Amino acid sequence: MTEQKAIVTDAPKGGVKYTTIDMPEPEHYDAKLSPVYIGICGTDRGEVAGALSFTYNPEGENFLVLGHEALLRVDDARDNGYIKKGDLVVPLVRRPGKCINCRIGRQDNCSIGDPDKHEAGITGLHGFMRDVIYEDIEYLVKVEDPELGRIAVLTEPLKNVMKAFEVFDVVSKRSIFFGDDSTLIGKRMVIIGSGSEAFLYSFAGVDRGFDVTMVNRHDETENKLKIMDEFGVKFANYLKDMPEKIDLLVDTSGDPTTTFKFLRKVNNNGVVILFGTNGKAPGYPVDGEDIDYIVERNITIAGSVDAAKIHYVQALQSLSNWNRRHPDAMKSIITYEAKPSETNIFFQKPHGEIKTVIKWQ
Ligand code: DN4
Ligand code: BGC
Ligand code: ZN
Ligand code: ZN
Repeated sequence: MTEQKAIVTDAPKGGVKYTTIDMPEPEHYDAKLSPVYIGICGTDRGEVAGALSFTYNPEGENFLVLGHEALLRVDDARDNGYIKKGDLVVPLVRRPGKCINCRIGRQDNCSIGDPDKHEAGITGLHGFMRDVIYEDIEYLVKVEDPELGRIAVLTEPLKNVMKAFEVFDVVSKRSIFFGDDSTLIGKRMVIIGSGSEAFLYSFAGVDRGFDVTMVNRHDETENKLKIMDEFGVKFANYLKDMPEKIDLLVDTSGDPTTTFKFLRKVNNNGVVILFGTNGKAPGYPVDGEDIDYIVERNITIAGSVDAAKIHYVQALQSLSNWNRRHPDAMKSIITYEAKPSETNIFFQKPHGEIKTVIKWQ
């Protein structure tokens, strides 16, 4: 057994503790790692609040180590052609089960909700908020760009956005989505919410040529508006100013009332990506007019969760590009750096939060 410090919960009940745990050292391992930075998001907060009924501890254990948004340092690795001691890597969250999609490395599209499919720090597999981690090399993605520094911790949340754009690319092909100039330039993308995932969606949308607006039901902080401005992203408080004529709508709020309010502004052949989840959001009565609106306009509504290894690689490439073009804005996305002992960040968003990270060492 090796004693180490870790941040743990008891899934799905919740709670959070920075404590000492005992974990056996495996006889053989591919790579031994330690965390450098770990991001926290709505999923971690949902787990700690006991609001995510789908989460569970590893089999036979009474706790779950939290943390799925990790930037790790390689402390030791068996001989291999990919990583070595000192490299920075990002671990995959989801591990495959036995279905056809899991078997081809697309566990993000698991066909059956496979009981063998686990998510580190979320379902049945310990996460990365602990001093020592052992991993198979196939579940690690190397950070190649030395300029990225702690920004590489955004790889995990950004990989979800890369996968969602893959979904968009597939479903938007049912008709011609491009403009007369065969590009997406000027097509209108609206993102509901202005948290970390919304920011990453907005930058990825700008890269593709969209005219991007983020919306929320309140005004936004100066820091957030400044970052949006640098990337050419607009912001609207929709209680004062409701965007119209939307081509691509992305919801990060998980609130059906808000989603439907915006859905009724989506153009013919428009695409709606549902991404935010909030099991506690109040219901919205869908009526016949809502259904007519969607059907008569050939609107596609697609859910998107998690991502595959290729999307982690794409995320790292985008982070490098953005960091080269907008280094100050990228630095300001990490709005708070906490110590592992500051477990109050799991209960309360620091004011003006975009991304809160824990600096482990
Ligand atoms: P977050 O930072 O809590 O972002 C949620 C955003 O939605 C915040 O800006 C909220 O504003 C805003 N919001 C809430 N209610 C409304 C509303 N009625 N109208 C407009 N805006 C609203 O969380 P995040 O950015 O980390 O993640 C976004 C969502 O995606 C969460 O629900 C996650 O569970 C989900 N998620 C899904 C995947 C996946 O599918 C991966 C990661 C996260 P305010 O309340 O803060 O002002 O793979
Ligand atoms: C993670 C995804 C995961 C999802 C589960 C998100 O926070 O980024 O990888 O599939 O939570 O709900
Ligand atoms: Zn997360
Ligand atoms: Zn599966």
